Amino acid sequence: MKDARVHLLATGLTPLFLMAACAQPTTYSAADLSYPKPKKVDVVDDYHGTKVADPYRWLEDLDSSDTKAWVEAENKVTFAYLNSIAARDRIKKRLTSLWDYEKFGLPKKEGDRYFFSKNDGLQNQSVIYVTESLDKTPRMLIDPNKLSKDGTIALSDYSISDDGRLMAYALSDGGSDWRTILVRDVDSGKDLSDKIEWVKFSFPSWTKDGKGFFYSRYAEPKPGDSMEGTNYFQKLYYHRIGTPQSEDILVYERPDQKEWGFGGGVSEDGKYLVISVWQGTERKNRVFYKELDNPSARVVELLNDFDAEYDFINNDGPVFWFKTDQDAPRYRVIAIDIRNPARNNWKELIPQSRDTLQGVSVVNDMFVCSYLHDAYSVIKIHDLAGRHVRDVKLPGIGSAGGFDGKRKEVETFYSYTSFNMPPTIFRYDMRSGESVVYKQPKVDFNPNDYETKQIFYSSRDGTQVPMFLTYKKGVKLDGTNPTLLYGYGGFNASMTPSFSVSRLVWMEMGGVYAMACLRGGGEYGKEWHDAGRLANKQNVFNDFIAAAEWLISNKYTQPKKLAIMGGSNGGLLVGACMTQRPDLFGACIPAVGVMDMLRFHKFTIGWAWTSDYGCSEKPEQFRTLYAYSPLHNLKPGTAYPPTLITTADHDDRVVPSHSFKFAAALQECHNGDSPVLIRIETRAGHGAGKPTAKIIEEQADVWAFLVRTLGIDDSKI
Ligand code: X99
Repeated sequence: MKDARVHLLATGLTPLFLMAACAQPTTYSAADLSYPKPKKVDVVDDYHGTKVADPYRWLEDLDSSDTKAWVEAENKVTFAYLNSIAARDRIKKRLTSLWDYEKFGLPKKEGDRYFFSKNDGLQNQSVIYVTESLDKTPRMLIDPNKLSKDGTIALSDYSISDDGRLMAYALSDGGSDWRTILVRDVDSGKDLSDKIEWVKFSFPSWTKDGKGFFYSRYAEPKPGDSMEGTNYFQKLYYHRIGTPQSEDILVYERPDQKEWGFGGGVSEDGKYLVISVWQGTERKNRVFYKELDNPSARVVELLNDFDAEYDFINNDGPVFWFKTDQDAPRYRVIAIDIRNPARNNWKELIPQSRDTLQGVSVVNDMFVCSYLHDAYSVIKIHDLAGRHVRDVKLPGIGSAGGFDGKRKEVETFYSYTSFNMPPTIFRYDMRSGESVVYKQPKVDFNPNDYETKQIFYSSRDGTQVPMFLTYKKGVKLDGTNPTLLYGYGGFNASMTPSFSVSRLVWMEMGGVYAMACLRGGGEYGKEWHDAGRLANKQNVFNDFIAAAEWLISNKYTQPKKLAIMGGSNGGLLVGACMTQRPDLFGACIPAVGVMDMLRFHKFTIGWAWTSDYGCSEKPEQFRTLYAYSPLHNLKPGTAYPPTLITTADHDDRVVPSHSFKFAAALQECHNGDSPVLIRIETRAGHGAGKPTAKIIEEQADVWAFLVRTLGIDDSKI
């Protein structure tokens, strides 16, 4: 999980359970910890002849009173410990003051209007504005902070009709992946009557006439099942503005294929509905299309093999352009003429290069191609025949994103960020090739105080793995620096440089930050991803362990001063590494992790991850999963490193029961004085849409935990 938490506030509201635990002595030590002793049930599963006990199975029932009581008891222990750390309040103050800067989102233009998000600094949720001209004072269009007292209703995304008059926007409640789509009239600032429910993993796409949009949804879950039940049988609909959802037109469904999902997008010329058919998180898709100006047109199965990834970029009439890894593990751009779609008629426009092609858009009749070169951005512009025109000059080793626009427009916006540069928005002129700063955030720090470098280290099998290191200048390589090693390692996701206020606070405290670009990620394309998934998953853990060993042997740190952190698939990474090498780390922070590798597919969208993990129902894959599943590799009597597991009650991406069961088993197996705690956030989910106030609270807790457990000199804070 990348740190997508940029926007944020201190409301002063303290959850009840927290207040109850506030009055703790400052001398509180780990030895005072007394964990709940949860009941154990006699559940044993037989996986292809191997018997596996699951004594904390009851913690999977999130609504039961037993689970609720356990959560409350765990939080009590955790917050008593965290509140006893004197540095916590100072850390929170520093985080809050650094966080308080204006943050702008990339402007989007529709019709004659620009739309963008802005956060004053500490607002829980960013506000959407509209303006006719970027020089004029913008008008507030929607303020999600008004939708709930504690900022837990988030506007997750929005889509504007072509004429700029209507905005379809999606709300997420309490951190859930579920979306409700509403429609706002841009002129009046008022909502229309439209309300679309049970949308997940879908983005509304307007027809050019602005009369309605396509979206995908699931069936309404059974009562009590919305946070845990599996998501199958997505269906693609058309919603006409002014009509109830019950009258929405079903465009495509596949009752014979429960795993298929449908992403419907209207082409820029308005002529086609292009449907990307996905099957879980597998990086392969089918592509169907439907002609929109022909009322009797059927859905045509253009690419129907699931043989590779095909991302529709744009089209020139019947010639469709795709970014694909077909015959090109680092991606290329091809053209397919839908009048003659046979493979031998496909044309290559931009061949694969040494760098990995991440994204392509078309602006001013040119391809804007975003590449990763050793995990940092390089932007190249090509003409429509594929000829290289020029590169976009970037300030340094960082990450650039955006470059949206229209074929006939000459301007595009992009954001650029690096470890010491907050996301800065540039306006780029496609004709002159000039970038001009449009919004530059002002953060209270001196970027020149920090240093970043990229090193390459050898993993166990000799593979060279890149790692970014960033820290305050003047760090002494004497093996004593508190060091935080972060990784993800999966799902083709790339770890690229970015700015983060919380990381800055870590470095201000003298911390070294290391981000390893592990196999399983997308930094070097399909082969890099494949080398870290399914039967190769152990490579990811080996890469992370080798990163830790490199930091130690190069005198940055030592095991007692080294923390590892990761979220989601990265929570699994931390869980697997701490069970494999409990001796190597001074603290472990597995956040919203997948910890039970035998049962993840039974909840919400978990089944979708079998493309990276495999599934315990297959004998071969069971053996692989059982060998590293964090829950199943805890050994009784082991002294585990200090551990702070974090999760949230509304996480319906990775259900919190993974972390619950892991925490209960860890506390049972642990034989030592170091704290092994779980922090369970309320009214929050997997991370997206989390209000600023909650992010700051959580981050202050994590840093306080590391200050205490790594023995950081807190006079620096
Ligand atoms: C997902 O599970 C993504 C879920 N998801 C889709 C979307 O499958 O958000 C999808 C299809 C179409 C539109 C939007 C979506 N992901 C994303 C994995 C990692 C990811 C995830 O969250 F692939 F990057 N995991 C949690 C994997 C293990 C832990």
